[in-house]
Amino acid sequence: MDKVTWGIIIAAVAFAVIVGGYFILKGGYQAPTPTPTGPLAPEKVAPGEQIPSPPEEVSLPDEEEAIAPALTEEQMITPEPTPEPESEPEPMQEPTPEPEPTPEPEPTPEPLPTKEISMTARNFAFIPNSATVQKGQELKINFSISGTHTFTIDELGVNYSLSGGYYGTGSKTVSFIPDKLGTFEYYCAIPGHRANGMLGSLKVE
Ligand SMILES: [Cu+2]
Repeated sequence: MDKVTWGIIIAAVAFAVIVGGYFILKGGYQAPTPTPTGPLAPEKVAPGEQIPSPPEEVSLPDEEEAIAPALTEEQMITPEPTPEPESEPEPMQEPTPEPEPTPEPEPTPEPLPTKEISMTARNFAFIPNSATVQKGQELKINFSISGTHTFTIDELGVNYSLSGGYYGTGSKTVSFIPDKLGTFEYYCAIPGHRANGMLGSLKVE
């Protein structure tokens, strides 16, 4: 009977070792992966009783898988910042408004067209004896001259000699730009001519 009892005990121990080794192998290979999360000591103590632990391990990979798709979604959102290159064309639009400042030189229209008139200078009168011009406008006077005279405006610094030539007749064109507003007298500076009525008035407006 002893031999049989020993045999049963040996057989039972061998069976336990085989079964335990089986579970150790099954749980031992899977253990490395879950170790980071659950460093539970009981795994080594009861290899056969750890069977329920594997389902917990399965849940962990599910969480990782759940995190992975979330990352992909984030990656789907990240591509949005790519449109930045589209903002680059903006500097191209800035140079275009530059042409606007160029039209600023509008003061150019100020140059008024030259005013041209005809006038006779003779003893002892200017005909006509009045004229009008705008300030800053060039006044051009085409003289028909009889005798020797001058066309003088003291306030405007105007003083031209008018000579009818040896035979007493001639022509001359003079021009000036009044730089003052007002009414000024033009006259002949030859002694006695102004006193005899050789004068007129120029209105600068
Ligand atoms: Cu005169």
